[in-house]
Amino acid sequence: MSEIFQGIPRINFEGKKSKNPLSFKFYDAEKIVRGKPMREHLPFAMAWWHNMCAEGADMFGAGTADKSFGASHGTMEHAFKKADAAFEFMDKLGIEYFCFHDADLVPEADSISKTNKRLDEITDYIKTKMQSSGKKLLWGTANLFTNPRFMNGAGSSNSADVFCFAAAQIKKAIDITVKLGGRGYVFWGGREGYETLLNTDMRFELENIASLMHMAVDYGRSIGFDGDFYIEPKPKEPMKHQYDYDVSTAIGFLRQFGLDKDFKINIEANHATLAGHTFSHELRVAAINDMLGSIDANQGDLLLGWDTDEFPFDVYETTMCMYEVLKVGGLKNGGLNFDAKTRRSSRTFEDMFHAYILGMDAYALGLIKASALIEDGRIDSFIKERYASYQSGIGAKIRNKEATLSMLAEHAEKLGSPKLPSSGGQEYLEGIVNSVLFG
Ligand code: XLS
Ligand code: NI
Ligand code: NI
Repeated sequence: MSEIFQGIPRINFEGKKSKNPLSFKFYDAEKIVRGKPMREHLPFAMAWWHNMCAEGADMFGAGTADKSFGASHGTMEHAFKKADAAFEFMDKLGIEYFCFHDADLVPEADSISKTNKRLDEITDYIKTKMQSSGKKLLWGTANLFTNPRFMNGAGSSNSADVFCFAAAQIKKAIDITVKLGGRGYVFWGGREGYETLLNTDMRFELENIASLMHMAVDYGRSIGFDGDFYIEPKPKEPMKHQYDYDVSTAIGFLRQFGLDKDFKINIEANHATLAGHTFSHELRVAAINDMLGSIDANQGDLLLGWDTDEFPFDVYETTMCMYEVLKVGGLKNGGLNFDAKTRRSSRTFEDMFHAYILGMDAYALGLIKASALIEDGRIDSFIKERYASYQSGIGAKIRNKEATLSMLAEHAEKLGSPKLPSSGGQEYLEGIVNSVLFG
C-alpha cells in the first residue's frame, strides 16, 4: 500500500527545546507520571469525521482541503482510502484509539440493508488493520442528524418511521462497535431539541428519546457490549435548544428514566463553554456524580458563539481538565477524543499533523502541571481548611445528620452575631496555579 502522507515521518518526542514542528515537545508516551506512562493517562483518539472526512466547508464557503486520497467521493474506494489514511495517520502520531459515526465510514446507499452491507465490508477491513496495528476503537456512534429525514430529530422526531430508521442505524452502529471491540457508544443529541415550543410536545419527545436509549442498552447488552453508553451534552446548535443542555441536565434525564446505571457522560470542552459553563465545571459536575466517562478534547473561541471545535492549545484549560481526571483516578473506558478540526485555511496534510501535535502536547503539559498541582498540595489543604468548621461541634453534627433545625436555631441564638467566614482566597489560589504552571 502506498504512503498517503508522504514526506511526513513518524512523530517522535524531541523535548521542549526542539524547533522541529513535526515532533512532540511534551508528549513522551512512555514517560511515567504518577506511576503510569503518559499514554495510559492520555488515551488519545482520532475523530474520523473531522480528520478523514471534513474538507473545510463552512456555512459561507466550499471546502478548501482535499481528502479524496486519490479516490472519488461517495464511492467505497474512497471509504477504503480513508481507512488507509486513518491508520497511517494514527501510526505516525502514535495515537492508539479512534472514534466514528456510521456515516463517516461509508457513503449511505439507497436502502438501510445496502448501507449495512457497506458497513460490514469496511469494518472487516478496519478490523484487519486494527489487528495488525494494535489500534483500538474508543467509541462508535450513529449520525442521526445530517440526512434530511432527521430534520426534526431522531428519537424526538414527530415521525414514527423516522424514529424506526434511527433505531435501525443505532442497532447497526452498536453491532459494528461491538465487532471492533469498542469501549463506548455515544449519543450526541444531534437534532434532539426544538426550534419553537409552539410545535413541540416536550414531555412526549423526552419520553421517546429515553425509550430509544433503553432499547439501545437492551440490545447492546444482549449482544455482549459491556462498555459504557454516553450522552454528550450540548446546549444549542443545530437546534435552538438541545435537550442534553449540559451535564446536570443530562444526568437528571438519565436518572428520571432509569438509564443512569448504563450511561456516563462524554464531555466536550467547546460544548461546556457554549452552555455558559467552564470546561472544569462540567467535568466536576460529572465527577461528583460518578459519571465522568470520556472527553471530546477540543476548545472553542469565547468570542464566537458556536462550536468551532478547535484543537486545544490552552494549557490552563488542559491542566484544569487533567486535574479533574486525576482526581477521579483517570478515565476508565473513556479517552481524549480530538473532536476538533483544523481551521479552514489550514488546508494541508501537514496542518493535520501540526494540529494533533498541538493537542497532544497541550494535554501532556496539562497532565504534568495537574500532577504538580496535586503534589504541591496547597489547594487541597486550603479546601480542607476552608470547611474545617464542619469537623467538630455543631458542624460535625450537621455532617453526620444528627442535627435538627431547632438544635441549629438554639446554637445560633447563643452565638449572638457569628464571625464572618474565612476568606475565599481566590487570588492566593490563582497565584499558586500560576507558580506551578510557570515556576
Ligand atoms: C457535535 C458533536 C459530535 C459528537 C459526535 O457538536 O460534538 O461531533 O461528538 O456525534
Ligand atoms: Ni461539538
Ligand atoms: Ni463531540
